[in-house]
Amino acid sequence: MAGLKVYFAGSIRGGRADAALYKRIIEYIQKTDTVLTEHVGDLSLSKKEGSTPKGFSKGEKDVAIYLQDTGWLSDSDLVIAECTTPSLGVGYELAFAEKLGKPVHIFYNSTRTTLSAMLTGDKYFKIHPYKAEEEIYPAIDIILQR
Ligand code: 6IA
Repeated sequence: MAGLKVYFAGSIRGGRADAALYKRIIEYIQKTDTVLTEHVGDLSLSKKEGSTPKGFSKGEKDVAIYLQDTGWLSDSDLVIAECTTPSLGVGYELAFAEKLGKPVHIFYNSTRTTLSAMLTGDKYFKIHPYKAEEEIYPAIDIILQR
């Protein structure tokens, strides 16, 4: 655990179809750098994301998540997002990171989805379409300056 602090963004309530892919990408980044958002690749985390912890209402829990994640975004060196499964939360995080001036790299599988024009149309974002998962890892090596 060292090097850059990476905020990895991937869908949670938007759907967990790509959770195993997020886990592999997170583990790849962790070979040399720190991922602040390891839970995004937690395979036991379902779309419903488990029960509300004792003593918290659902609203309070969501406030805590929002404050923690926006704090981590501020603390991060860069953002890497996997956007094949659309997620409102990830879209919000990407715009938030742009406002903070953090470098933002967006990966998506172009054989499975067409990305929102609000992402592809924003020249600030560095967009990485891929057709096969193996293409992701060399691109991450370049991003992390390995
Ligand atoms: O709208 P979505 O839920 O798909 O948004 C996903 C994005 O929001 C991810 O990139 C996360 O950074 C963030 N996010 C959404 N839910 C959570 C969360 N839930 N915890 C942390 N970040 C979240 C609670 C999980 C916990 C019980 C392990």
